[in-house]
Amino acid sequence: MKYTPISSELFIKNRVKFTKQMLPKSVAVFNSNDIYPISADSTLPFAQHRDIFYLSGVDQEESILLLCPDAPFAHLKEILFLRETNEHIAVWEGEKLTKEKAFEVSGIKSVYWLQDFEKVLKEVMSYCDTIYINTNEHYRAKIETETREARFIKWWKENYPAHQVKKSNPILQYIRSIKEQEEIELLQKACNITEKGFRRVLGMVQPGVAEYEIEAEFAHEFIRNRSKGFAYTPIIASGSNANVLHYIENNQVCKAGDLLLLDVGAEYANYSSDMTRTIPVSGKFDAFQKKVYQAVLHVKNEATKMLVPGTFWKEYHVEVGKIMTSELLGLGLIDKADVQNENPDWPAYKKYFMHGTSHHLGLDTHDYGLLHLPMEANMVFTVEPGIYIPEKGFGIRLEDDVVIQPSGAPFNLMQNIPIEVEEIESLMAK
Ligand SMILES: [Mn+2]
Repeated sequence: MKYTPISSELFIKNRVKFTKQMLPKSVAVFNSNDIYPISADSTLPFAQHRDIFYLSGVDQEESILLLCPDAPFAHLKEILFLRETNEHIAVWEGEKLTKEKAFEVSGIKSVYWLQDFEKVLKEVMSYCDTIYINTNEHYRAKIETETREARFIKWWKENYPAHQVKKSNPILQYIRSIKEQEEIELLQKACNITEKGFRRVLGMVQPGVAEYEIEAEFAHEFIRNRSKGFAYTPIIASGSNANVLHYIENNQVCKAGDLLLLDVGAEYANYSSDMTRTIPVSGKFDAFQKKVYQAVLHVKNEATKMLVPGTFWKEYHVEVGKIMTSELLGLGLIDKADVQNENPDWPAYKKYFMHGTSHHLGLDTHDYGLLHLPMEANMVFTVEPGIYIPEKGFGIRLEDDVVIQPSGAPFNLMQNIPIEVEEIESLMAK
């Protein structure tokens, strides 16, 4: 890991929040992600499952966390199972967590090697009537591989058919959506690293530069600041590539007069930042580009004001749609008849702004959060309106990450990342 250690206090607090919501005489089990094979002995880089990380800070493969707050013995109330480490493994693969180190990271005293899992689980299960399993119910998830979590669920069902089952996911979706101060600091750090990358890029973008060269500048700046790299596949989209919402080829050359859409964020300690900026390849916006840019910025600023406790995500999107409609009317991109005749399920503004405005942000870029519940203080959201005009060969999106406050306007974690036209143009002129 490149990040500096996180205090185990955070993970202790997170476990308290989870176990408070468990039924009496129950156990919850959380598994690491697998290391995914490519072919031969090649693998993808390891990425930890966010739930076991959130509850323990353990950032290592083949780990299991077991929580059983009502266990009759203290050593069975919370347990980590880790892959056994030894000198041979230390030489070939580098340092893995020892039992002492695992305690330092997580605050969990009871640490076993993985080979003891079945035996210890058997004892714990004998004190429990209910097991919490960790299925993935994220509204955007689509999974084809069988995860370690899924294999465990299959195994558990066969071996413990008499226990009743409960879901961890709704508990996690809620508690993970409200961030602790330490988490907000980690998100701020990720945003600050993204800022460094963006400022570096402002100094090198010009006609003739390739999108992949810009991607490389971001990667360089991220990694030298202790980030593992991109929080999600970056979108470096010049000209009309910006109108392909998930353009990730990043293989074209930036042309004079084009706009360049950058949807790029650094990760830090597994926390995501999520930024979008749109800049002029030649260093200056033309008159129409500037008009559209100001419209998007206005919608972003107005939308941000609505991210306050009590707001409902669905109603918020309806309100943002109204602001966008008025901007598009002002730009002459839609007219009054378009609005009068619009389909309520696909309003007229969707022709130029077809995606959502905000999503939760945290350990996952599209983070957990129960969208039917009202917003609360310390939830973190992106705000990312856009206007995409294929017939003009450009698309503009602007995105910041904000923290909901107990009252008043949200705190903008990206307040130092240049966004005003004049600032962008003056930084590019240097
Ligand atoms: Mn986003």
